[in-house]
Amino acid sequence: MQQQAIAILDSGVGGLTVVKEVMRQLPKEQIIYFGDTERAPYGPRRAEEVVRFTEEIVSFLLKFHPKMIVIACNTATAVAMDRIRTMVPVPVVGVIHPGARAAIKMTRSQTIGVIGTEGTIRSRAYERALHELSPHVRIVSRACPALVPLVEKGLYHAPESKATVRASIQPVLEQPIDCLILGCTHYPFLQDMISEIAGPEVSLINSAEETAREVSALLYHRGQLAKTDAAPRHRFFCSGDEGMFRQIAQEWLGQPVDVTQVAWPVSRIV
Ligand code: I24
Ligand code: DGL
Repeated sequence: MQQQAIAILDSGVGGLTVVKEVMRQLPKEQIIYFGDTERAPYGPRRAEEVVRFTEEIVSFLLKFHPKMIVIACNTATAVAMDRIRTMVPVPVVGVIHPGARAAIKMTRSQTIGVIGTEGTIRSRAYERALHELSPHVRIVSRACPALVPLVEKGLYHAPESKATVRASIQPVLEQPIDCLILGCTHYPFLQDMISEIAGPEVSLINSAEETAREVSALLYHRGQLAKTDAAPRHRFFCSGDEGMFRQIAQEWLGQPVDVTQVAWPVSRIV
């Protein structure tokens, strides 16, 4: 029988951070990725809209009969994961619970910071995930809408970005947190800058790494790790411009990528 792939989705290119980690930790696994670049960013959108988009993408990915669905977008995980779980016959992994688990293990002060998009923070999904694991932990969360545009402009190492990053995270740092969850695909690019601002007492949690570990553990326990020795043929789909996606993906992953633009699920007049 043909080996089944891992399906990974995101609002755009940010989920490629999870793809890179999965490729590193599980080099035999085939990945099918969908990035909704035409409708990104999801962060500022209404929850119902993000739920609908995520459902459409999952329906598309299910045609490839994946063994698992990974929602690599924090905003989509926050508002749509529970619903998607009831909809599909395979395990669904999001980016919120792996990060939450890592934070609970790490914190000594029992005070955890969370930063993310407006949609993620508004949903309170991190609060729910953290309190499920540890009911008494204190959580300080804040939406940082200025940070995704900064990364997408490639300014994650630019000195002039530091003031914006500082202003965004300052209110969280005023509380006695000892770990900070980077609750958005783009924030790991700002890790060095955030770390400089937050100081050495604050550990930063990168959800992409934690999520790849979760994928790995789940496949291992289910006896579903890829057995082939042949190099897997990954496939990438996007709803927006194919050339732009290819350029970013190839630069980030350091290898040629097979990208196809799909006209659907972008809404059309019929
Ligand atoms: N990084 C991100 N998004 C972009 C970008 C970027 N453009 C340059 N870099 N654009 O996310 C988003 C909007 N596009 C998406 C594609 O279709 C058209 C609209 C973070 C990167 C996630 C891997 C800078 C850049 C890069 C390569 C790697 C990393 C990076 F070009 F930050
Ligand atoms: N992928 C999104 C997230 O992790 C960030 C970009 C967007 O707003 O679409 O929340």
